[in-house]
Amino acid sequence: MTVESLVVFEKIDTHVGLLTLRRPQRLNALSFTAVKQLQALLDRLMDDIDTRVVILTGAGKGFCAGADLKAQVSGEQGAWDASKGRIQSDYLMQQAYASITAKLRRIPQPLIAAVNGVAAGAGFSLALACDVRIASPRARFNCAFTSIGLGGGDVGSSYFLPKILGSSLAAELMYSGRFIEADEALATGLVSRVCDDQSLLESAIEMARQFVTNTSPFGLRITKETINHVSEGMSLEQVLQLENRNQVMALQTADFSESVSAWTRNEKHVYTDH
Ligand code: T3D
Repeated sequence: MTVESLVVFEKIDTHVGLLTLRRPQRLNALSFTAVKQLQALLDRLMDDIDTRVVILTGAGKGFCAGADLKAQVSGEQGAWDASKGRIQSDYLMQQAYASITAKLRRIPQPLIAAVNGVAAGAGFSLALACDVRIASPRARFNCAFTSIGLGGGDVGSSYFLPKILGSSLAAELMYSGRFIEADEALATGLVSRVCDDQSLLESAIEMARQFVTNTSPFGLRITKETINHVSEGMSLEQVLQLENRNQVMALQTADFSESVSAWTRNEKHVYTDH
């Protein structure tokens, strides 16, 4: 039996990759199969340093409506692990959904979420786990967990939301499950840009290419590592130590010496990562 691809990875060009959640009829809700496919694709990206930046988006009119509730209630996908007890199986399932967030942060590529529509529940968490979010006017975000009897923090939302939005708005969203629409998302810094539907993906690609052109491959990787470490909570001294270590390593790369040399000739160096 062939399994439908619910998540597709394609190269836009040599260094920019596009991950598309592809189940538009369910607003790209994450079934167990989709979770497993996403896990596998992210595992591959872990070692794919030719791909320097990754864009995450959804097919159709939604970004991702969170866990596939229809698949759960209809029984079409059964338990995560039918050989286990209910609690054990549900815990494995939760760990699998949560592993997506961990993998999104762990892969070396900076992630740009091109949020083309609703991002609910785990779909909101996916967007939060990306480095940059840009949105179409149709984008809206909510902690849908709240509305179905779950806690308001899931798949990393309670980690990211206070950092991105501050504790008051984060708590309001987690307690209420209310939607934050594109204009409010822009005003509060949840997204860095709102573009019309037609130009959203093009804007994400343009931003990704800007990252590739303006920052060395090693620089991109160590910047993402730094963002990860700093967001875990570090003292100023620890941050300075980490930045110093990174810059001393970067100073030894050919991309550093060659770009400085190109600068003296008023030329632009093309980064190669050799
Ligand atoms: O439980 C666990 O597995 C633990 C993990 C939890 C993580 C979570 O993500 S929990 C949160 C799950 N998500 C939700 O609760 C959101 C449910 N969906 C909605 O509230 C609404 O659909 C939206 C607000 C997202 C969008 O509303 P709207 O009016 O724009 O679209 P719609 O008409 O409701 O949805 C379009 C179709 O997508 C519709 O199918 P139909 O009737 O056209 O055949 C709808 O049923 C389907 N759909 C939307 N969300 C989901 C879904 N199908 C499966 N799962 C969904 N989550």
